[in-house]
Amino acid sequence: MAQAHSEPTDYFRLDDLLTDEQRMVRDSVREWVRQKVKPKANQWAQQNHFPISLVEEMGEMGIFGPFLPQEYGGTEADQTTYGLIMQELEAGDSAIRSLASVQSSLVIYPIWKFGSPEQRTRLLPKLASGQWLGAFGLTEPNHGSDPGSMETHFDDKGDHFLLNGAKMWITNAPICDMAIVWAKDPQGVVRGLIVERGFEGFSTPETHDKWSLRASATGELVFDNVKVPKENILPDAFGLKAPMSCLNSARYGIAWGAIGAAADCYESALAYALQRQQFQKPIAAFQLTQKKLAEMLTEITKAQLLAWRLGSLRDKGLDKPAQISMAKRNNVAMALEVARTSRQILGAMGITGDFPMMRHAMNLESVITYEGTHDIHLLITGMDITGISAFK
Ligand code: TGC
Ligand code: FAD
Repeated sequence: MAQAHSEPTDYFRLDDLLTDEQRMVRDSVREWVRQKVKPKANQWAQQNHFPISLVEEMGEMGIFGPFLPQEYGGTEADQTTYGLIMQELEAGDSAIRSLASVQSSLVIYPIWKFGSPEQRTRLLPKLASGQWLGAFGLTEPNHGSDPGSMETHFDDKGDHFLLNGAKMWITNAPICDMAIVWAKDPQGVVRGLIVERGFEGFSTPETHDKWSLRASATGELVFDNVKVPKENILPDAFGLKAPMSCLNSARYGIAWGAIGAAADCYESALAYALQRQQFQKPIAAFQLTQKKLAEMLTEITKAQLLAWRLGSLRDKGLDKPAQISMAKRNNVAMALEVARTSRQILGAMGITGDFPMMRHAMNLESVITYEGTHDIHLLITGMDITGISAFK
């Protein structure tokens, strides 16, 4: 039988650019995903099941907020390590990477960056260990790409804030212990509030009937005269740039995560093409199959180099949001294309749950929409190039 290259998706020896520590973390998450996620991912998606039992295990492995200082339960990992973790999780399923993105970049990160010392000490260790799960509420029923027009707001009632409004399409909402909620203060300034499960008037209905990210719990955050203690406001977050800076971290993670999904599809397609015979030959022997494989590997390799370079820039504080937009946009679109092309290589077998392509493709339809849509990221790049906003 024909043989595949031994490192099918490390064509440009990216491994050589990684430190021993980065490789060690990557390999341990890869092994965990191989054992705990891949064998069950199809079943969870088919049954619309969120594998909550994995949360504490992921916390023990240091997957949540790896960039945090040790005093708060982190490992002070660099940005490339964070990206590699996301890559390996998404090779399992985008829902597992989503869970980790939200917990790390959208919940832990704002508390670390904008929280009070009391908020950090009280919440970060619980979130890093997976004892508590968080959600991030920015999108609303009437405001997705344009979060600056949000309607959710709070009044100052002297000894507490009174919060009203609703957030929609929120990852982890139905199962979260707390949520970082972005809402306007009486002066119309966007602020971040920590809303905890059990606060009266706070509910989190689940969103059903999804064809994408079926192993992720998505829902709403509804605030009906919720009394929020004053000590639950993030003291250092003012304006839309605060939630946007959290999105920089999450979008960066997605740029890596998408590579994992693409690699999982490509490797499955390559293995299949080498063993599936038609016309007395492996289908890998046909030029059209080779074209598909060669083009997919080229695009995966370009995406890897983009993500790796972005991680290096972030470690030096030299990255800019428009670069993150370019990487998120390119890499997610690449992964979606690879999922579809890989699926075609398998013919009919590609539509079954025995192979990961359809699941990844369906998941990636959410990934190309959330954290800023494909077109919004293009406009962010366009604005950076020209200095002219084409949004409004
Ligand atoms: P604009 O006037 O451009 O900006 C308002 C203020 O925000 C600042 N800013 C940023 N700061 C840091 N990083 C960024 N990436 C930033 N983008 C904007 C900006 O400098 C300004 O600051 P200041 O001091 O001047 O006030 O805003 P705009 O109203 O024109 O809107 C444009 C914008 C950027 C909001 C839009 O382009 C955009 O990105 N829309 C997409 C919204 C989005 O990504 N939502 C994601 C929701 S969370 C989610 O999807 C989680 S899914 C999680 C999972 O399951 O993995
Ligand atoms: P809209 O903003 O209504 O956009 C619809 C279409 O119009 C898109 O194609 C868009 O590109 C286009 N469009 C909009 N404005 C412009 C413009 N100026 N120029 C050109 N085209 C434009 N949000 C959170 O806050 N927290 C979460 O945890 C979260 N998790 C999610 C999980 C899932 C599974 C999904 C699907 C979404 C999640 N989201 C979350 C919401 C997500 O961020 C939004 O869906 C996304 O920002 C787009 O908003 P929208 O769906 O309202 O689309």
